[in-house]
Amino acid sequence: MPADVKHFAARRELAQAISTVERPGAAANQRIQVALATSAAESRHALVVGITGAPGAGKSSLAAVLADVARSAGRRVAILAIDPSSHESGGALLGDRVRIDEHPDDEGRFTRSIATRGSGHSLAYVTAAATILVEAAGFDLILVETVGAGQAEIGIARLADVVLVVEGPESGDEVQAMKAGILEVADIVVVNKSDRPGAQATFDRLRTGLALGAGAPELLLVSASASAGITELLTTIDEVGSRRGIRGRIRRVEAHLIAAAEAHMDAQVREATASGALTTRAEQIVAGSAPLAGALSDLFGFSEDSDA
Ligand SMILES: Nc1nc2c(ncn2[C@@H]2O[C@H](COP(=O)(O)OP(=O)(O)O)[C@@H](O)[C@H]2O)c(=O)[nH]1
Ligand SMILES: [Mg+2]
Repeated sequence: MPADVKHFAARRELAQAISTVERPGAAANQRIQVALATSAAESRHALVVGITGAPGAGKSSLAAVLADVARSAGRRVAILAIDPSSHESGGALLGDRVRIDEHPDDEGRFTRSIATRGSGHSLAYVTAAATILVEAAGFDLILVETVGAGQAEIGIARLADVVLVVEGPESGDEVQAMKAGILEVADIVVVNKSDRPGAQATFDRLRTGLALGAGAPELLLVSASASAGITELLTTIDEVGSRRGIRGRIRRVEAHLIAAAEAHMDAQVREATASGALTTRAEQIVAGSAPLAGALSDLFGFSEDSDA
Protein backbone atom coordinates (compact mmCIF):
# COMPACT_ATOMS: atom_id res chain seq x y z
CA MET A 1 0.00 0.00 0.00
CA PRO A 2 1.51 3.40 -0.97
CA ALA A 3 2.28 5.78 1.86
CA ASP A 4 -0.44 8.17 0.73
CA VAL A 5 -3.10 5.49 1.03
CA LYS A 6 -2.04 4.69 4.58
CA HIS A 7 -2.02 8.39 5.26
CA PHE A 8 -5.58 8.87 4.11
CA ALA A 9 -6.84 5.58 5.47
CA ALA A 10 -6.93 6.85 9.02
CA ARG A 11 -10.25 8.51 9.66
CA ARG A 12 -8.76 11.14 11.90
CA GLU A 13 -6.39 12.16 9.12
CA LEU A 14 -9.30 12.25 6.73
CA ALA A 15 -11.29 14.49 9.02
CA GLN A 16 -8.31 16.83 9.27
CA ALA A 17 -7.85 16.83 5.50
CA ILE A 18 -11.48 17.83 5.07
CA SER A 19 -10.93 20.70 7.50
CA THR A 20 -8.07 21.82 5.26
CA VAL A 21 -10.24 21.92 2.15
CA GLU A 22 -12.94 23.82 4.02
CA ARG A 23 -10.65 26.82 3.58
CA PRO A 24 -10.01 27.25 -0.15
CA GLY A 25 -6.41 28.05 -1.02
CA ALA A 26 -3.02 26.55 -1.81
CA ALA A 27 -3.10 24.03 1.06
CA ALA A 28 -6.56 22.86 -0.01
CA ASN A 29 -5.48 22.45 -3.62
CA GLN A 30 -2.42 20.51 -2.52
CA ARG A 31 -4.57 18.11 -0.48
CA ILE A 32 -6.96 17.57 -3.37
CA GLN A 33 -4.06 16.93 -5.75
CA VAL A 34 -2.53 14.32 -3.42
CA ALA A 35 -5.93 12.66 -3.03
CA LEU A 36 -6.45 12.47 -6.80
CA ALA A 37 -2.98 10.99 -7.26
CA THR A 38 -3.74 8.42 -4.56
CA SER A 39 -7.02 7.40 -6.21
CA ALA A 40 -5.43 7.24 -9.65
CA ALA A 41 -2.65 4.99 -8.36
CA GLU A 42 -5.21 2.62 -6.91
CA SER A 43 -7.59 3.00 -9.88
CA ARG A 44 -10.41 2.87 -7.37
CA HIS A 45 -13.73 4.49 -8.07
CA ALA A 46 -16.21 5.31 -5.38
CA LEU A 47 -19.92 5.47 -5.99
CA VAL A 48 -21.15 8.86 -4.85
CA VAL A 49 -24.85 9.10 -4.02
CA GLY A 50 -26.47 12.48 -3.45
CA ILE A 51 -29.44 12.21 -1.09
CA THR A 52 -31.77 15.16 -1.16
CA GLY A 53 -35.32 16.08 -0.21
CA ALA A 54 -37.30 18.18 2.23
CA PRO A 55 -36.31 18.32 5.91
CA GLY A 56 -37.94 15.46 7.82
CA ALA A 57 -38.37 13.22 4.77
CA GLY A 58 -35.90 10.77 6.28
CA LYS A 59 -32.63 11.46 4.43
CA SER A 60 -30.39 10.95 7.48
CA SER A 61 -32.29 7.81 8.51
CA LEU A 62 -32.05 6.40 5.00
CA ALA A 63 -28.35 7.17 4.74
CA ALA A 64 -27.79 5.36 8.04
CA VAL A 65 -29.65 2.17 7.04
CA LEU A 66 -28.15 2.20 3.54
CA ALA A 67 -24.75 2.43 5.21
CA ASP A 68 -25.62 -0.53 7.44
CA VAL A 69 -26.68 -2.70 4.50
CA ALA A 70 -23.65 -1.75 2.40
CA ARG A 71 -21.32 -2.18 5.35
CA SER A 72 -22.60 -5.67 6.10
CA ALA A 73 -21.83 -6.51 2.46
CA GLY A 74 -18.22 -5.53 3.24
CA ARG A 75 -18.22 -2.15 1.55
CA ARG A 76 -16.51 0.83 3.14
CA VAL A 77 -19.12 3.54 3.57
CA ALA A 78 -18.91 7.26 4.23
CA ILE A 79 -21.69 9.70 4.97
CA LEU A 80 -21.18 13.40 4.34
CA ALA A 81 -23.98 15.52 5.74
CA ILE A 82 -24.20 18.91 4.09
CA ASP A 83 -26.25 21.40 5.99
CA PRO A 84 -26.09 25.08 5.08
CA SER A 85 -28.37 26.00 7.96
CA SER A 86 -26.81 23.86 10.66
CA HIS A 87 -24.49 26.55 11.95
CA GLU A 88 -27.57 28.64 12.66
CA SER A 89 -29.89 26.05 14.13
CA GLY A 90 -27.31 23.69 15.58
CA GLY A 91 -29.87 20.89 15.57
CA ALA A 92 -29.08 18.89 12.48
CA LEU A 93 -25.36 19.22 12.96
CA LEU A 94 -25.61 17.96 16.51
CA GLY A 95 -27.64 14.99 15.32
CA ASP A 96 -25.03 14.15 12.71
CA ARG A 97 -22.21 14.51 15.22
CA VAL A 98 -23.93 12.00 17.47
CA ARG A 99 -23.95 9.57 14.56
CA ILE A 100 -20.21 9.99 14.06
CA ASP A 101 -19.59 8.17 17.32
CA GLU A 102 -21.96 5.30 16.60
CA HIS A 103 -19.23 3.17 15.05
CA PRO A 104 -16.03 4.42 16.68
CA ASP A 105 -14.14 1.17 16.11
CA ASP A 106 -15.18 0.55 12.53
CA GLU A 107 -12.52 1.80 10.13
CA GLY A 108 -14.94 1.01 7.31
CA ARG A 109 -17.22 3.87 8.29
CA PHE A 110 -16.78 7.58 8.16
CA THR A 111 -19.30 10.31 8.93
CA ARG A 112 -18.72 14.01 8.69
CA SER A 113 -20.91 17.09 8.71
CA ILE A 114 -19.97 19.91 6.41
CA ALA A 115 -21.20 23.36 7.25
CA THR A 116 -19.65 26.56 6.02
CA ARG A 117 -20.65 30.09 6.69
CA GLY A 118 -20.26 30.86 3.03
CA SER A 119 -22.67 30.77 0.16
CA GLY A 120 -24.14 27.72 -1.52
CA HIS A 121 -21.28 27.96 -3.96
CA SER A 122 -18.58 27.56 -1.35
CA LEU A 123 -20.52 24.70 0.17
CA ALA A 124 -20.56 23.00 -3.23
CA TYR A 125 -16.85 23.68 -3.55
CA VAL A 126 -16.06 22.11 -0.18
CA THR A 127 -18.42 19.19 -0.77
CA ALA A 128 -16.75 18.30 -4.06
CA ALA A 129 -13.33 18.52 -2.45
CA ALA A 130 -14.40 16.46 0.57
CA THR A 131 -15.82 13.77 -1.70
CA ILE A 132 -12.51 13.53 -3.58
CA LEU A 133 -10.68 13.11 -0.25
CA VAL A 134 -13.09 10.47 1.03
CA GLU A 135 -12.74 8.51 -2.19
CA ALA A 136 -8.95 8.62 -1.87
CA ALA A 137 -9.29 7.23 1.65
CA GLY A 138 -10.69 4.07 0.10
CA PHE A 139 -14.41 4.41 0.73
CA ASP A 140 -16.46 2.57 -1.88
CA LEU A 141 -19.81 4.15 -1.22
CA ILE A 142 -20.14 7.83 -0.35
CA LEU A 143 -23.57 9.07 0.71
CA VAL A 144 -23.89 12.84 0.55
CA GLU A 145 -26.93 14.17 2.37
CA THR A 146 -28.09 17.64 1.50
CA VAL A 147 -31.19 19.73 2.11
CA GLY A 148 -33.71 20.30 -0.63
CA ALA A 149 -32.94 23.93 -1.26
CA GLY A 150 -32.35 24.84 -4.90
CA GLN A 151 -28.68 25.71 -5.00
CA ALA A 152 -27.69 22.58 -3.10
CA GLU A 153 -29.49 20.36 -5.63
CA ILE A 154 -27.59 21.74 -8.56
CA GLY A 155 -24.34 21.25 -6.71
CA ILE A 156 -25.18 17.70 -5.76
CA ALA A 157 -26.41 16.77 -9.23
CA ARG A 158 -23.08 17.89 -10.68
CA LEU A 159 -21.10 16.04 -8.09
CA ALA A 160 -22.90 12.74 -7.56
CA ASP A 161 -22.98 9.61 -9.68
CA VAL A 162 -26.54 8.94 -8.52
CA VAL A 163 -29.08 11.46 -7.21
CA LEU A 164 -31.68 10.15 -4.79
CA VAL A 165 -34.69 12.29 -3.91
CA VAL A 166 -36.52 11.36 -0.71
CA GLU A 167 -40.22 12.07 -0.25
CA GLY A 168 -42.21 11.63 2.92
CA PRO A 169 -45.81 10.37 2.91
CA GLU A 170 -47.16 13.71 4.06
CA SER A 171 -45.82 15.59 1.07
CA GLY A 172 -49.26 15.98 -0.52
CA ASP A 173 -49.26 18.99 -2.82
CA GLU A 174 -45.54 19.47 -2.27
CA VAL A 175 -44.96 16.53 -4.56
CA GLN A 176 -46.36 18.60 -7.39
CA ALA A 177 -44.24 21.58 -6.42
CA MET A 178 -41.09 19.49 -6.29
CA LYS A 179 -41.70 18.07 -9.72
CA ALA A 180 -40.73 21.41 -11.21
CA GLY A 181 -37.37 21.50 -9.52
CA ILE A 182 -35.75 18.76 -7.53
CA LEU A 183 -37.33 15.83 -9.31
CA GLU A 184 -35.70 16.95 -12.55
CA VAL A 185 -32.28 16.02 -11.22
CA ALA A 186 -33.43 12.74 -9.66
CA ASP A 187 -32.15 9.35 -10.81
CA ILE A 188 -34.13 7.62 -8.09
CA VAL A 189 -37.17 8.89 -6.19
CA VAL A 190 -37.80 7.20 -2.87
CA VAL A 191 -41.04 7.47 -0.97
CA ASN A 192 -39.94 6.84 2.61
CA LYS A 193 -41.98 5.87 5.69
CA SER A 194 -43.90 3.07 3.98
CA ASP A 195 -44.89 2.06 7.52
CA ARG A 196 -47.01 5.18 7.73
CA PRO A 197 -50.45 5.87 6.24
CA GLY A 198 -50.29 8.00 3.13
CA ALA A 199 -46.99 6.60 1.84
CA GLN A 200 -48.68 4.31 -0.68
CA ALA A 201 -50.89 7.19 -1.87
CA THR A 202 -47.85 9.43 -2.32
CA PHE A 203 -46.11 6.62 -4.19
CA ASP A 204 -49.11 6.14 -6.49
CA ARG A 205 -49.40 9.88 -7.10
CA LEU A 206 -45.73 10.07 -8.00
CA ARG A 207 -45.94 7.04 -10.27
CA THR A 208 -48.74 8.72 -12.18
CA GLY A 209 -47.08 12.12 -12.10
CA LEU A 210 -43.63 11.10 -13.23
CA ALA A 211 -43.43 10.48 -16.93
CA LEU A 212 -42.56 6.83 -17.32
CA GLY A 213 -40.14 5.92 -20.05
CA ALA A 214 -36.62 6.85 -21.03
CA GLY A 215 -35.08 9.31 -18.60
CA ALA A 216 -37.75 8.87 -15.95
CA PRO A 217 -36.34 8.28 -12.47
CA GLU A 218 -36.66 4.94 -10.71
CA LEU A 219 -39.39 4.99 -8.07
CA LEU A 220 -39.24 3.01 -4.83
CA LEU A 221 -41.30 2.73 -1.66
CA VAL A 222 -39.21 2.11 1.48
CA SER A 223 -39.11 2.50 5.22
CA ALA A 224 -35.85 3.60 6.80
CA SER A 225 -37.00 2.89 10.35
CA ALA A 226 -38.43 -0.56 9.50
CA SER A 227 -35.47 -1.18 7.16
CA ALA A 228 -37.92 -2.23 4.45
CA GLY A 229 -36.91 -2.06 0.79
CA ILE A 230 -33.37 -0.92 1.63
CA THR A 231 -31.56 -3.84 -0.04
CA GLU A 232 -33.61 -3.21 -3.19
CA LEU A 233 -32.76 0.48 -2.97
CA LEU A 234 -29.04 -0.27 -2.77
CA THR A 235 -29.34 -2.60 -5.76
CA THR A 236 -31.08 0.15 -7.74
CA ILE A 237 -28.40 2.65 -6.71
CA ASP A 238 -25.68 0.27 -7.93
CA GLU A 239 -27.52 -0.33 -11.22
CA VAL A 240 -27.94 3.37 -11.93
CA GLY A 241 -24.32 3.95 -10.87
CA SER A 242 -22.93 1.30 -13.18
CA ARG A 243 -24.93 2.71 -16.09
CA ARG A 244 -23.09 5.97 -15.46
CA GLY A 245 -19.71 4.38 -15.99
CA ILE A 246 -16.50 5.49 -14.33
CA ARG A 247 -16.42 9.19 -15.16
CA GLY A 248 -17.24 9.98 -11.53
CA ARG A 249 -13.93 11.44 -10.45
CA ILE A 250 -13.76 13.69 -13.49
CA ARG A 251 -17.29 14.89 -12.70
CA ARG A 252 -16.22 15.69 -9.12
CA VAL A 253 -13.27 17.76 -10.27
CA GLU A 254 -15.58 19.53 -12.73
CA ALA A 255 -18.04 20.26 -9.92
CA HIS A 256 -15.20 21.61 -7.81
CA LEU A 257 -13.99 23.91 -10.60
CA ILE A 258 -17.50 25.14 -11.43
CA ALA A 259 -18.16 25.91 -7.76
CA ALA A 260 -14.84 27.75 -7.52
CA ALA A 261 -15.66 29.79 -10.63
CA GLU A 262 -19.12 30.64 -9.32
CA ALA A 263 -17.74 31.68 -5.94
CA HIS A 264 -15.18 33.87 -7.71
CA MET A 265 -17.87 35.46 -9.89
CA ASP A 266 -20.07 36.04 -6.84
CA ALA A 267 -17.24 37.84 -5.09
CA GLN A 268 -16.60 40.03 -8.15
CA VAL A 269 -20.27 40.98 -8.35
CA ARG A 270 -20.43 41.76 -4.63
CA GLU A 271 -17.34 43.91 -4.88
CA ALA A 272 -18.56 45.85 -7.92
CA THR A 273 -21.90 46.38 -6.18
CA ALA A 274 -20.46 47.44 -2.83
CA SER A 275 -17.86 49.80 -4.33
CA GLY A 276 -20.46 51.58 -6.44
CA ALA A 277 -18.57 50.74 -9.64
CA LEU A 278 -21.57 48.83 -10.99
CA THR A 279 -23.99 51.73 -10.42
CA THR A 280 -21.55 54.27 -11.82
CA ARG A 281 -21.07 52.25 -15.00
CA ALA A 282 -24.83 51.67 -15.36
CA GLU A 283 -25.46 55.43 -15.00
CA GLN A 284 -22.80 56.15 -17.62
CA ILE A 285 -24.27 53.60 -20.01
CA VAL A 286 -27.74 55.11 -19.61
CA ALA A 287 -26.34 58.64 -20.10
CA GLY A 288 -24.41 57.54 -23.17
CA SER A 289 -21.07 58.52 -21.71
CA ALA A 290 -19.71 54.97 -21.52
CA PRO A 291 -20.30 51.99 -23.79
CA LEU A 292 -22.10 48.82 -22.78
CA ALA A 293 -19.38 46.95 -24.65
CA GLY A 294 -16.45 46.29 -22.36
CA ALA A 295 -18.48 46.76 -19.19
CA LEU A 296 -18.03 43.13 -18.15
CA SER A 297 -14.28 43.22 -18.60
CA ASP A 298 -14.03 46.59 -16.80
CA LEU A 299 -16.20 45.49 -13.89
CA PHE A 300 -15.51 41.79 -13.56
CA GLY A 301 -12.29 41.16 -15.44
CA PHE A 302 -13.85 39.12 -18.24
CA SER A 303 -11.77 38.87 -21.37
CA GLU A 304 -13.11 40.78 -24.37
CA ASP A 305 -13.81 37.46 -26.11
CA SER A 306 -16.37 36.36 -23.52
CA ASP A 307 -17.73 39.89 -23.30
CA ALA A 308 -19.63 39.91 -26.61
N1 LIG B 1 -42.34 6.20 10.68
C1 LIG B 1 -41.17 6.44 10.09
N2 LIG B 1 -40.44 7.48 10.51
C2 LIG B 1 -39.25 7.70 9.90
C3 LIG B 1 -38.78 6.88 8.85
N3 LIG B 1 -37.60 7.38 8.45
C4 LIG B 1 -37.34 8.44 9.21
N4 LIG B 1 -38.34 8.65 10.09
C5 LIG B 1 -38.42 9.72 11.10
O1 LIG B 1 -38.60 10.95 10.45
C6 LIG B 1 -37.94 12.00 11.14
C7 LIG B 1 -36.98 12.72 10.23
O2 LIG B 1 -35.97 11.81 9.84
P1 LIG B 1 -34.54 12.32 9.34
O3 LIG B 1 -33.83 11.11 8.87
O4 LIG B 1 -33.89 13.15 10.37
O5 LIG B 1 -34.98 13.23 8.11
P2 LIG B 1 -34.10 14.29 7.27
O6 LIG B 1 -34.40 15.63 7.83
O7 LIG B 1 -34.61 14.17 5.87
O8 LIG B 1 -32.67 13.90 7.40
C8 LIG B 1 -37.25 11.33 12.32
O9 LIG B 1 -38.05 11.48 13.46
C9 LIG B 1 -37.16 9.88 11.90
O10 LIG B 1 -37.12 9.01 12.99
C10 LIG B 1 -39.60 5.78 8.43
O11 LIG B 1 -39.27 5.00 7.53
N5 LIG B 1 -40.78 5.61 9.10
MG1 LIG C 1 -30.95 14.97 8.00
